[in-house]
Amino acid sequence: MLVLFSNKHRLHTPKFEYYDGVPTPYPEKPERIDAILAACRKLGLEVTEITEQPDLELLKEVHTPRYLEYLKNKCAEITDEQIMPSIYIHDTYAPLTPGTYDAALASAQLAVVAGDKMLAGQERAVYALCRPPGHHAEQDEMGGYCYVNNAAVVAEKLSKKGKVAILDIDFHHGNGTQEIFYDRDDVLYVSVHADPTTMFPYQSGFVDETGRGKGKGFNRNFPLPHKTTTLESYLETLKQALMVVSVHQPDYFVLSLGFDTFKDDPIAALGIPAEGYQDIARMIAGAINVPTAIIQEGGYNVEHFESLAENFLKGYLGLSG
Ligand code: Q9C
Ligand code: ZN
Repeated sequence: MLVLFSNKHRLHTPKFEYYDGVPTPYPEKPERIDAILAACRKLGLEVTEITEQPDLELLKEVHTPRYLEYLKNKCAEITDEQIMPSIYIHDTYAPLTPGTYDAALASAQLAVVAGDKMLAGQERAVYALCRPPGHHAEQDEMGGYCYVNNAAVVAEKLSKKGKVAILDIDFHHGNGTQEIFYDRDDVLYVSVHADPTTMFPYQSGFVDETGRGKGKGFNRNFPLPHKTTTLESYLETLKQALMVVSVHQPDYFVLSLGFDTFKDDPIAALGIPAEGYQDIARMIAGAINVPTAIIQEGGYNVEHFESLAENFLKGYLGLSG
């Protein structure tokens, strides 16, 4: 497995978001990536720093030009953090700082390089340590700590060479990824997440959202009850989701990976103990055997992050312990 990271994510460090009208400390911190890197190094994985920025033409295949312009210009014009819903900003969980545009582009470049490596056929799996995360970013809208949809960028790129399936196991439904591929039959989107009735993103992630037009049947949501999900019931649902992916017979696989299903996550939590990520990863690696991009999404328990990543990687790579 090859691991990709960038140091440019440090350009994006909002201090707070607004929750219910109240400024709340921003949980999507740079230390999250440091912790995953520590786990990768501990396991002896090959870690590569990426310093270049992406070709904007690639990003324009998943986002509208006017949206990318807005993101760039706003960041250039502000001198301090700004939290302000607008036509391009879905909620008060996507603060803009002067460095947000550059950080979001650097994050997307990890997905681009992951795609290049997969197409070069050298790697079974590439783990892109994306920050900021991406799955809430729609074609024309940022939100939920996300600005550029990294998973969509790599899926779009791979879709030119074969059939793609995306499995999203972040705690939150990936409304952005769903929206971007909703009309398409060449990129399947499957998500396992907390029931959006009471959890972000609230308006999407329900079972009846199955795609539109020729995309009908190529979008599948598996919402889980927030309070009562256990590792056992989670794995049962994950198995069903993986079955949907297998039936699609993808040539390429994208895993949107969030650690916010961890039982002690400060903003989310879905009953998964740290060692549970070994079972989750083992089940995924056992079910899907095509070139894979693992794209980091959420997860906010920084103290436990190294252990969550270590458990996931051990399960995925079939290492003991
Ligand atoms: N302060 C991702 O996991 N809700 N985004 C915040 C609590 C927004 C999560 C409310 C959650 C966004 C990538
Ligand atoms: Zn999340």
